[in-house]
Amino acid sequence: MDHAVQKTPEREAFYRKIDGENLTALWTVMGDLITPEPKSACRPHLWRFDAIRDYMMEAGKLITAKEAERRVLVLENPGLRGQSKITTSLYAGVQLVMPGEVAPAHRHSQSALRFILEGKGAHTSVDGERTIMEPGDFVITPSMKWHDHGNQTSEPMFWLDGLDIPLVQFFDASFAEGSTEDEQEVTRPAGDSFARYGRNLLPVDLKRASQASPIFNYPYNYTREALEQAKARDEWDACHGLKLKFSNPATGDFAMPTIGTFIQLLPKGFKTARYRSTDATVFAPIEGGGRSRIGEQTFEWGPRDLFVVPSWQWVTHEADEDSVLFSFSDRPVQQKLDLFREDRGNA
Ligand code: GTQ
Repeated sequence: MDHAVQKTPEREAFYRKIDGENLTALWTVMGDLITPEPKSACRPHLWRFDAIRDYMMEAGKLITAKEAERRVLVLENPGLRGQSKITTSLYAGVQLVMPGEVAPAHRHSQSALRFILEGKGAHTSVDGERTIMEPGDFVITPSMKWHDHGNQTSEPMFWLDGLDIPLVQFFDASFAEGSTEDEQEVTRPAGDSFARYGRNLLPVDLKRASQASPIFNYPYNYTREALEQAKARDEWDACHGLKLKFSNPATGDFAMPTIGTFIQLLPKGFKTARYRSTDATVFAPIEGGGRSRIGEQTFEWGPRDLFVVPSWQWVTHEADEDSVLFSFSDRPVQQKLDLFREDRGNA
């Protein structure tokens, strides 16, 4: 699998001849195709929120959310420049909606998540329901659901966008359409999806076409409370501290079929054991501070900084204070395809 085949003039001539017929000899490319371990162009990287914030405020003067459709700065992995990818399979960006602005209604095959970084009280509407967002809230926009964002507060609102754009691109399965209305009609009262599905009760004959969660805002106050209660019980995992996955109450699976999302508490002074997995992961600390060692590099982080861990690179985290980290990856896809692997070192 890992051996290089000898070059001879006859072989080289043969390769050139078949090249014109759109043919390639497998034995010349096999080693790059089937690698003994994941070999990714994706690199570890950290973006400081303060720097992104300054550029976004500048962008706020250059273009409106309406003209841009979405005023977003894309987080491009340094190993994957020009492809709008933060990992090989996922996209990430930071979106700004200024006071009084609307990011107009559209829908697309791509699934999206928002993780709110700064600002309180702007809204997003998904599939006829409006939700107000605040820092730490995790909001989903399932595939082909209409969505628009608006900010009726007096402060700019920033959030992290995570989408499965590269996955959909890989499958050549992208459909999108805009609306004639900037904002979709609100057809359900605020809190409707949470009232229906967020209380451990489901309609007895529930049948849903979508694999995405029927709840589209997972508010931070509930998330934080769940972490705090577990903290009181000292339930630490050597590799993860305390890590939970956001789940679809109708199935128990991840909140979205293509993107897995997690929230993690690392108590003050905790240093994780080394861990690696095949799902390259984007991290967004929302509270606390510390550092993560990814491969051979160490990255210091604080609230709202954003960093990426490539597939199969060893990672350890260290928290200087009680720290909460949101993260997302393509784990649901890899698990469904029997591809997901993890390695806990010896922990
Ligand atoms: O808010 O709908 O960062 O459609 C990229 C594409 C955000 C959105 C992005 C999108 C959106």
